[in-house]
Amino acid sequence: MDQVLETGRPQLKYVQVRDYVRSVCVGAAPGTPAPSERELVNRFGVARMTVRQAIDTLVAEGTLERVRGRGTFVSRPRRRVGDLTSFTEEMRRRGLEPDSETLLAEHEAATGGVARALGLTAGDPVIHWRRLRLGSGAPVAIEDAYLNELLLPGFLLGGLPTSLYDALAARGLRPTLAEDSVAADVADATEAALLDVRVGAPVLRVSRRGLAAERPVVVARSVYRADRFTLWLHLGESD
Ligand code: 16G
Repeated sequence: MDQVLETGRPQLKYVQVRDYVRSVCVGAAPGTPAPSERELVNRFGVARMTVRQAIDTLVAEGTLERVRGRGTFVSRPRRRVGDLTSFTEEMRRRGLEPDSETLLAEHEAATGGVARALGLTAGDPVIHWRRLRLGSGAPVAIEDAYLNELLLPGFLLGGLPTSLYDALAARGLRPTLAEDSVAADVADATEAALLDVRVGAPVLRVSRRGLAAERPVVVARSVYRADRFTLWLHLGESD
């Protein structure tokens, strides 16, 4: 029988399987075999397709990895200290096709927090670029990027790039240093509509200040669907 959540909505079977496998695998040594399809089919009394869907999600988020001809295993952390990946790179790493829809791209006058984070004075010109970010067609995040326009004259002329970090790299301004903050929250009505979740669904709010050659270039505020995005951090010395 489907487990019923507090909201009264039955929980999808694949979500139950996914959460079970995740709980078994998170914290397990990299290379540990994931529970087999057969074991999961028996344990949950679900179709093989449902089990595959659950495993696919865990592979996509980076918890598990498939090794051809051998099976599915707990992933090795692939992120090293110093990795400062773009959304495009993050999605490809998870085996998803990155895509974006621009919701807004305009000149604005910097205010409060954005001005401070970019080392500007209130009223200085910034570029505000808001995108819905998708992985293989499904909404993953809403991202508001604020760029120091003094460093990026003409950025909005001649079409927007596919990848912000590639466009910054082309100008020698790809961030090499970043400060991130992550907070748990719930989606408001606008976010819920864009992310295709219910109002109040869990989200991660990630703010990033990106610096190139010690100069702040971009401040991005992103809202990620908590069920579609796991943040991986690899701390300490790099190998
Ligand atoms: C990452 C960054 C974001 C940046 C984006 C550029 C976070 C947590 N991460 O998502 O700040 O704007 O990459 O991605 O903020 P792009 O190069 O694919 O446009």
